[in-house]
Amino acid sequence: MTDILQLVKAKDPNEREFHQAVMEVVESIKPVMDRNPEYRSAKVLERLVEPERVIMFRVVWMDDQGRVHVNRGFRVEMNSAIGPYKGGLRFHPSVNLGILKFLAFEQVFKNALTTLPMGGGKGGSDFDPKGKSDTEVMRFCQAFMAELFRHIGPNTDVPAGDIGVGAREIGFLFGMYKKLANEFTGVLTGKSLNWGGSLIRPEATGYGSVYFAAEMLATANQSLEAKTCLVSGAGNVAQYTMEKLIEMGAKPVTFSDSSGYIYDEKGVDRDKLDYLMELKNIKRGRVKEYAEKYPEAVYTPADPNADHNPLWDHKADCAFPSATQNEINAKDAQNLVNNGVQLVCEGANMPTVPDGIEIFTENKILYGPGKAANAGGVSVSGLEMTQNSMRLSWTRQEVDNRLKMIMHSIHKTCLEAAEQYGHPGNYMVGANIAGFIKVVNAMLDQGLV
Ligand code: NDP
Ligand code: 2IT
Repeated sequence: MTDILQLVKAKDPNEREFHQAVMEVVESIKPVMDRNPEYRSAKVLERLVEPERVIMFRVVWMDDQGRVHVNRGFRVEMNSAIGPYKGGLRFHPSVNLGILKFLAFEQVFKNALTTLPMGGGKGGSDFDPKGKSDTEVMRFCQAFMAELFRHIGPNTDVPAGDIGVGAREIGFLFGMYKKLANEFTGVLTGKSLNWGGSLIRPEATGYGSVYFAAEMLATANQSLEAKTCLVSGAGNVAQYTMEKLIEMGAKPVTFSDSSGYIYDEKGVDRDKLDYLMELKNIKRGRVKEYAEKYPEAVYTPADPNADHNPLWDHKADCAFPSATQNEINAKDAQNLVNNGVQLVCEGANMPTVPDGIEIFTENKILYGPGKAANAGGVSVSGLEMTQNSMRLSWTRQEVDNRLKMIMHSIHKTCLEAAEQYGHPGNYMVGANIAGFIKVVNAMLDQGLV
């Protein structure tokens, strides 16, 4: 089994995040491989770690001063065994092929867990939308789509948002796709409501993550009521995580961006969250400004040389990492445990390093891995695709009920698979096994393709 990891490392030695994602899955699915020798002879692991297709392209665009910029665009079409490639686009300077392969790999199993017919993919660019004007972002999105449009389609590959790609970017991308393909179709999800978007899609990842946390707590006869919660990030996922936490009677006390974090001991309430949402989504400001508006809150700038993140070093009951990968290292994980955290629910993709996950497992923390806990976003993307195909729109209530049902089902599936394969209560092992079996069986049915 380590053979597969060695193979992956030998082929692409620099793709650190991809190795990490593969290692986690490969370790979890050992008992499945042992019970199903046909998986080994069909080389399912070797096939799963090799993207079906990778598209990499040049994106040339001009800024407001007339200067020319060259970025790199990608789409990793990882696996289409159970449906069209589906997954977000990330615009962030750190984007490279290894990061997108890790995200696409995770997406394959996540999408399998949603119960909806979606394969896995991920794409993006090393373009940094931070500090760019709306017209610069529009020109970049148009240049990006000028190449991507020929590779995607509503039955082929359906991108959506991720870090740095929200409603504004999806609008510009969709406009250019429509112009080039000469068709109005559900080729992207996360669209605005009045031109094909779904109610609850903006909220879905955060809400879904909190629904998943509530399901985990219910297994210990507990609820989120009055729980103190650490949240990281201040983007789409973090904002709607806090919104649902407040609605369910919990108290979020932290959030962050890459420059630093806020600790608001009294808790972020509805009014403060409204302020934060306007600050981030409309003014595109920094979280630091929250402490200027609410002096009882403390702002701590990020220290790039620190060996841990002080955000995770506060007394709390629950933690919702919702910013980016590897944002909880082993020391952070130990601090969370020492400070009484009993639940960690991953809104972000792969936010905890492997040693950190081990610390959670050893300490019997309720640990919801990203591919299960944050699957609400792509689930409602799937529901957006359904509504687009039917040419109708469901009500807020209808979509929210379906989201709740899906998160309930994912939670149950993880627990059942974990139990069946000898790791009761281990959501990570359960998620990996359940996603893996569904995808692999579909691959075997479809032959050597
Ligand atoms: P946004 O771009 O809306 O927000 C990202 C937030 O995380 C920002 O506050 C950003 O700060 C911070 N952040 C990003 N990169 C870093 C970094 N390298 N170091 C520190 N902080 C960072 O993205 P989303 O909220 O959509 O995504 C957050 C996470 O959730 C990601 O892991 C994403 O893959 C995952 N996810 C998103 C889904 C969705 O539907 N959007 C669905 C499922 C998972 P700054 O502004 O300073 O960069
Ligand atoms: O990581 C993710 O699941 C997303 N960024 C959402 C993908 C989607 O297609 O909605």
